[in-house]
Amino acid sequence: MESTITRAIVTRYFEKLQQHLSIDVAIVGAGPSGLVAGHDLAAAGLKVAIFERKLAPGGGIWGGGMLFNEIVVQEDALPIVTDFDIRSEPAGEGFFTIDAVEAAAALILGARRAGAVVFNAVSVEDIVFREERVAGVVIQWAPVQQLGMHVDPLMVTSRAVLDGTGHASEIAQLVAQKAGVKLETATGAVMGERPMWIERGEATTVENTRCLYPGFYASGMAANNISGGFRMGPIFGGMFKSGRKVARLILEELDG
Ligand code: 48F
Repeated sequence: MESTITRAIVTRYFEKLQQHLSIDVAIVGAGPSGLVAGHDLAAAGLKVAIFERKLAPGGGIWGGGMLFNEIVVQEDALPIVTDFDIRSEPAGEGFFTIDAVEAAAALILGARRAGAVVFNAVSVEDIVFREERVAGVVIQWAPVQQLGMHVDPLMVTSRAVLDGTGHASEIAQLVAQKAGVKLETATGAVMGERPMWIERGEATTVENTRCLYPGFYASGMAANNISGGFRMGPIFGGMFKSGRKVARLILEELDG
Protein backbone atom coordinates (compact mmCIF):
# COMPACT_ATOMS: atom_id res chain seq x y z
CA MET A 1 0.00 0.00 0.00
CA GLU A 2 2.78 2.41 0.93
CA SER A 3 4.59 1.99 -2.37
CA THR A 4 1.31 2.19 -4.34
CA ILE A 5 0.52 5.59 -2.83
CA THR A 6 4.03 6.87 -3.42
CA ARG A 7 4.02 5.58 -7.00
CA ALA A 8 0.63 7.22 -7.70
CA ILE A 9 1.83 10.62 -6.50
CA VAL A 10 5.22 10.46 -8.19
CA THR A 11 3.76 9.22 -11.49
CA ARG A 12 1.02 11.85 -11.65
CA TYR A 13 3.28 14.71 -10.62
CA PHE A 14 5.92 13.86 -13.20
CA GLU A 15 3.28 13.44 -15.91
CA LYS A 16 2.06 16.93 -15.05
CA LEU A 17 5.57 18.37 -14.98
CA GLN A 18 6.62 16.67 -18.22
CA GLN A 19 3.53 18.00 -19.99
CA HIS A 20 4.50 21.54 -18.94
CA LEU A 21 8.19 21.75 -19.78
CA SER A 22 7.45 23.58 -23.02
CA ILE A 23 4.31 25.68 -22.81
CA ASP A 24 2.50 28.66 -24.25
CA VAL A 25 2.47 30.88 -21.17
CA ALA A 26 4.48 30.72 -17.95
CA ILE A 27 2.81 32.80 -15.26
CA VAL A 28 4.93 33.74 -12.26
CA GLY A 29 2.84 34.31 -9.15
CA ALA A 30 -0.62 33.03 -8.30
CA GLY A 31 -2.05 36.31 -7.02
CA PRO A 32 -5.40 37.63 -8.27
CA SER A 33 -4.07 38.99 -11.57
CA GLY A 34 -2.06 35.84 -12.34
CA LEU A 35 -5.00 33.58 -11.53
CA VAL A 36 -7.47 35.54 -13.68
CA ALA A 37 -4.94 35.58 -16.54
CA GLY A 38 -4.26 31.86 -16.10
CA HIS A 39 -7.98 31.12 -16.20
CA ASP A 40 -8.62 33.17 -19.34
CA LEU A 41 -5.59 31.88 -21.24
CA ALA A 42 -6.27 28.24 -20.39
CA ALA A 43 -9.98 28.66 -21.19
CA ALA A 44 -8.91 29.93 -24.63
CA GLY A 45 -7.01 26.70 -25.18
CA LEU A 46 -3.42 27.72 -24.38
CA LYS A 47 -1.08 25.54 -22.35
CA VAL A 48 -0.50 27.49 -19.14
CA ALA A 49 1.50 26.85 -15.99
CA ILE A 50 1.44 29.09 -12.94
CA PHE A 51 4.53 28.95 -10.72
CA GLU A 52 3.89 30.02 -7.14
CA ARG A 53 6.58 30.28 -4.47
CA LYS A 54 4.21 29.81 -1.54
CA LEU A 55 2.46 26.58 -0.60
CA ALA A 56 -0.96 28.22 -0.98
CA PRO A 57 -1.74 30.11 -4.20
CA GLY A 58 -3.81 33.28 -3.80
CA GLY A 59 -1.15 35.92 -3.12
CA GLY A 60 -2.43 38.94 -1.23
CA ILE A 61 -6.10 38.01 -1.34
CA TRP A 62 -6.36 35.85 1.79
CA GLY A 63 -5.63 38.59 4.32
CA GLY A 64 -8.06 41.22 2.96
CA GLY A 65 -7.09 44.54 4.53
CA MET A 66 -4.81 44.26 7.57
CA LEU A 67 -5.96 40.65 8.13
CA PHE A 68 -9.66 41.62 8.08
CA ASN A 69 -10.50 38.98 5.50
CA GLU A 70 -12.84 40.96 3.27
CA ILE A 71 -11.85 42.58 -0.02
CA VAL A 72 -13.51 45.34 -2.02
CA VAL A 73 -14.24 45.43 -5.74
CA GLN A 74 -15.85 48.10 -7.85
CA GLU A 75 -18.90 47.56 -10.04
CA ASP A 76 -17.05 47.36 -13.36
CA ALA A 77 -15.12 44.30 -12.14
CA LEU A 78 -18.28 42.37 -11.27
CA PRO A 79 -18.44 40.47 -14.59
CA ILE A 80 -15.11 38.81 -13.66
CA VAL A 81 -16.36 38.12 -10.13
CA THR A 82 -19.43 36.47 -11.64
CA ASP A 83 -17.33 34.41 -14.08
CA PHE A 84 -15.63 32.80 -11.09
CA ASP A 85 -18.96 32.29 -9.29
CA ILE A 86 -17.82 34.50 -6.39
CA ARG A 87 -20.55 36.03 -4.23
CA SER A 88 -20.43 39.76 -3.49
CA GLU A 89 -22.44 42.18 -1.34
CA PRO A 90 -23.12 45.83 -2.15
CA ALA A 91 -21.20 48.23 0.09
CA GLY A 92 -22.54 51.51 -1.35
CA GLU A 93 -21.26 54.04 -3.91
CA GLY A 94 -20.61 51.35 -6.52
CA PHE A 95 -18.41 49.18 -4.27
CA PHE A 96 -18.94 45.54 -3.27
CA THR A 97 -17.35 43.35 -0.60
CA ILE A 98 -16.25 39.76 -1.07
CA ASP A 99 -15.15 37.26 1.54
CA ALA A 100 -11.39 37.05 0.91
CA VAL A 101 -11.19 33.30 1.51
CA GLU A 102 -14.04 32.67 -0.95
CA ALA A 103 -12.34 34.93 -3.52
CA ALA A 104 -8.96 33.20 -3.22
CA ALA A 105 -10.47 29.71 -3.29
CA ALA A 106 -12.72 30.49 -6.26
CA LEU A 107 -9.93 32.08 -8.31
CA ILE A 108 -7.63 29.12 -7.68
CA LEU A 109 -10.34 26.58 -8.52
CA GLY A 110 -11.46 28.57 -11.56
CA ALA A 111 -7.94 28.80 -12.99
CA ARG A 112 -7.28 25.12 -12.35
CA ARG A 113 -10.62 23.94 -13.75
CA ALA A 114 -10.06 26.04 -16.89
CA GLY A 115 -6.90 24.01 -17.44
CA ALA A 116 -4.09 26.10 -15.94
CA VAL A 117 -1.71 23.95 -13.88
CA VAL A 118 -0.34 25.40 -10.66
CA PHE A 119 3.12 24.37 -9.48
CA ASN A 120 3.16 25.56 -5.89
CA ALA A 121 6.26 25.84 -3.69
CA VAL A 122 8.20 26.55 -6.90
CA SER A 123 10.09 29.82 -7.30
CA VAL A 124 11.11 31.40 -10.56
CA GLU A 125 14.68 32.55 -10.05
CA ASP A 126 15.70 33.53 -13.58
CA ILE A 127 14.47 33.82 -17.16
CA VAL A 128 15.40 31.99 -20.35
CA PHE A 129 16.53 34.56 -22.93
CA ARG A 130 16.80 33.89 -26.69
CA GLU A 131 17.22 36.11 -29.78
CA GLU A 132 16.14 39.30 -28.00
CA ARG A 133 13.10 37.61 -26.49
CA VAL A 134 12.09 36.29 -23.08
CA ALA A 135 11.64 32.61 -23.82
CA GLY A 136 10.93 30.87 -20.53
CA VAL A 137 11.58 30.63 -16.81
CA VAL A 138 14.19 29.04 -14.58
CA ILE A 139 12.57 27.22 -11.66
CA GLN A 140 13.68 26.03 -8.27
CA TRP A 141 11.94 24.52 -5.24
CA ALA A 142 11.09 27.45 -2.99
CA PRO A 143 12.43 25.68 0.15
CA VAL A 144 15.75 25.03 -1.62
CA GLN A 145 15.98 28.73 -2.43
CA GLN A 146 14.97 29.75 1.09
CA LEU A 147 17.56 27.44 2.67
CA GLY A 148 20.22 28.83 0.35
CA MET A 149 21.15 25.34 -0.83
CA HIS A 150 23.65 25.23 -3.67
CA VAL A 151 21.45 23.37 -6.18
CA ASP A 152 21.14 24.10 -9.88
CA PRO A 153 17.62 24.89 -11.13
CA LEU A 154 15.62 23.49 -14.08
CA MET A 155 14.12 25.34 -17.06
CA VAL A 156 10.68 25.65 -18.65
CA THR A 157 10.42 27.24 -22.08
CA SER A 158 7.38 29.27 -23.08
CA ARG A 159 6.10 31.52 -25.83
CA ALA A 160 5.28 34.21 -23.27
CA VAL A 161 6.18 34.93 -19.64
CA LEU A 162 3.88 36.89 -17.35
CA ASP A 163 5.23 38.68 -14.27
CA GLY A 164 2.43 38.44 -11.71
CA THR A 165 4.79 38.60 -8.73
CA GLY A 166 3.12 41.60 -7.08
CA HIS A 167 4.90 44.58 -5.54
CA ALA A 168 8.41 43.19 -6.08
CA SER A 169 8.01 42.63 -9.85
CA GLU A 170 10.83 40.12 -9.58
CA ILE A 171 10.80 38.95 -13.16
CA ALA A 172 10.93 42.45 -14.62
CA GLN A 173 13.95 43.14 -12.41
CA LEU A 174 15.64 40.09 -13.94
CA VAL A 175 14.75 41.11 -17.49
CA ALA A 176 16.01 44.66 -17.01
CA GLN A 177 19.10 43.86 -14.97
CA LYS A 178 20.32 40.40 -16.00
CA ALA A 179 19.31 40.56 -19.66
CA GLY A 180 20.28 44.23 -19.62
CA VAL A 181 17.51 45.32 -21.98
CA LYS A 182 15.17 48.31 -22.00
CA LEU A 183 11.58 47.72 -20.88
CA GLU A 184 8.59 49.54 -22.39
CA THR A 185 8.50 52.09 -19.57
CA ALA A 186 9.16 55.83 -19.51
CA THR A 187 12.75 55.22 -18.35
CA GLY A 188 13.36 51.78 -19.87
CA ALA A 189 13.92 50.45 -16.33
CA VAL A 190 11.71 49.32 -13.44
CA MET A 191 10.45 52.66 -12.15
CA GLY A 192 9.14 51.68 -8.71
CA GLU A 193 5.75 51.97 -7.11
CA ARG A 194 4.41 55.32 -5.94
CA PRO A 195 2.44 55.90 -2.70
CA MET A 196 -1.22 55.17 -2.02
CA TRP A 197 -3.74 56.91 -4.33
CA ILE A 198 -6.58 54.47 -4.83
CA GLU A 199 -8.38 56.01 -7.83
CA ARG A 200 -5.16 56.53 -9.78
CA GLY A 201 -3.69 53.21 -8.67
CA GLU A 202 -6.72 51.24 -9.81
CA ALA A 203 -6.65 52.94 -13.20
CA THR A 204 -2.88 52.69 -13.69
CA THR A 205 -2.84 49.01 -12.75
CA VAL A 206 -4.91 48.32 -15.86
CA GLU A 207 -3.20 50.97 -18.03
CA ASN A 208 0.25 49.64 -17.09
CA THR A 209 -0.68 46.07 -17.95
CA ARG A 210 1.12 45.47 -21.22
CA CYS A 211 3.89 43.80 -23.14
CA LEU A 212 7.16 45.23 -21.75
CA TYR A 213 9.61 43.37 -23.94
CA PRO A 214 9.15 40.71 -26.65
CA GLY A 215 7.69 37.65 -24.93
CA PHE A 216 7.39 39.45 -21.59
CA TYR A 217 4.24 40.85 -19.95
CA ALA A 218 3.30 42.08 -16.48
CA SER A 219 0.01 42.26 -14.60
CA GLY A 220 -1.31 43.46 -11.24
CA MET A 221 0.97 45.21 -8.78
CA ALA A 222 4.01 44.10 -10.77
CA ALA A 223 2.75 46.10 -13.76
CA ASN A 224 2.19 49.08 -11.50
CA ASN A 225 5.61 48.86 -9.86
CA ILE A 226 7.37 48.50 -13.20
CA SER A 227 5.75 51.60 -14.70
CA GLY A 228 5.69 53.78 -11.57
CA GLY A 229 1.97 53.55 -10.77
CA PHE A 230 0.31 54.40 -7.47
CA ARG A 231 -0.58 51.69 -4.93
CA MET A 232 -4.17 51.02 -3.97
CA GLY A 233 -4.50 48.64 -1.00
CA PRO A 234 -7.25 46.08 -0.51
CA ILE A 235 -9.39 46.91 -3.55
CA PHE A 236 -9.10 44.18 -6.17
CA GLY A 237 -11.09 45.23 -9.24
CA GLY A 238 -7.95 46.58 -10.91
CA MET A 239 -6.13 43.29 -10.25
CA PHE A 240 -8.93 41.24 -11.80
CA LYS A 241 -9.20 43.56 -14.81
CA SER A 242 -5.43 43.56 -15.24
CA GLY A 243 -5.42 39.75 -15.37
CA ARG A 244 -8.17 39.77 -17.99
CA LYS A 245 -6.44 42.46 -20.05
CA VAL A 246 -3.06 40.73 -20.08
CA ALA A 247 -4.68 37.45 -21.13
CA ARG A 248 -6.28 39.26 -24.08
CA LEU A 249 -2.97 40.87 -25.08
CA ILE A 250 -1.10 37.56 -24.90
CA LEU A 251 -3.83 35.80 -26.87
CA GLU A 252 -3.72 38.50 -29.54
CA GLU A 253 0.03 38.03 -29.89
CA LEU A 254 0.19 34.25 -29.74
CA ASP A 255 -2.90 33.56 -31.84
CA GLY A 256 -2.31 36.43 -34.26
O1 48F B 1 0.96 40.19 -4.81
P1 48F B 1 0.01 39.23 -5.41
O2 48F B 1 -1.29 39.00 -4.70
O3 48F B 1 -0.22 39.60 -6.96
P2 48F B 1 -1.16 40.63 -7.73
O4 48F B 1 -1.95 39.85 -8.70
O5 48F B 1 -2.16 41.20 -6.64
C1 48F B 1 -1.80 42.18 -5.72
C2 48F B 1 -2.77 42.16 -4.56
O6 48F B 1 -2.80 40.90 -3.93
C3 48F B 1 -2.49 43.19 -3.49
C4 48F B 1 -2.92 44.54 -3.88
C5 48F B 1 -4.36 44.72 -4.21
O7 48F B 1 -4.64 46.00 -4.19
O8 48F B 1 -2.13 45.41 -3.93
O9 48F B 1 -1.12 43.18 -3.12
O10 48F B 1 -0.32 41.74 -8.22
O11 48F B 1 0.69 37.80 -5.56
C6 48F B 1 1.95 37.63 -6.13
C7 48F B 1 2.35 36.18 -5.94
O12 48F B 1 3.58 35.95 -6.59
C8 48F B 1 4.36 35.07 -5.80
C9 48F B 1 4.04 35.46 -4.36
O13 48F B 1 4.32 34.41 -3.46
C10 48F B 1 2.57 35.80 -4.46
O14 48F B 1 1.75 34.69 -4.15
N1 48F B 1 5.75 35.24 -6.21
C11 48F B 1 6.50 36.36 -6.07
N2 48F B 1 7.71 36.19 -6.63
C12 48F B 1 7.73 34.93 -7.11
C13 48F B 1 6.48 34.32 -6.84
C14 48F B 1 8.71 34.15 -7.79
N3 48F B 1 9.91 34.63 -8.12
N4 48F B 1 8.40 32.87 -8.15
C15 48F B 1 7.18 32.36 -7.85
N5 48F B 1 6.21 33.06 -7.21
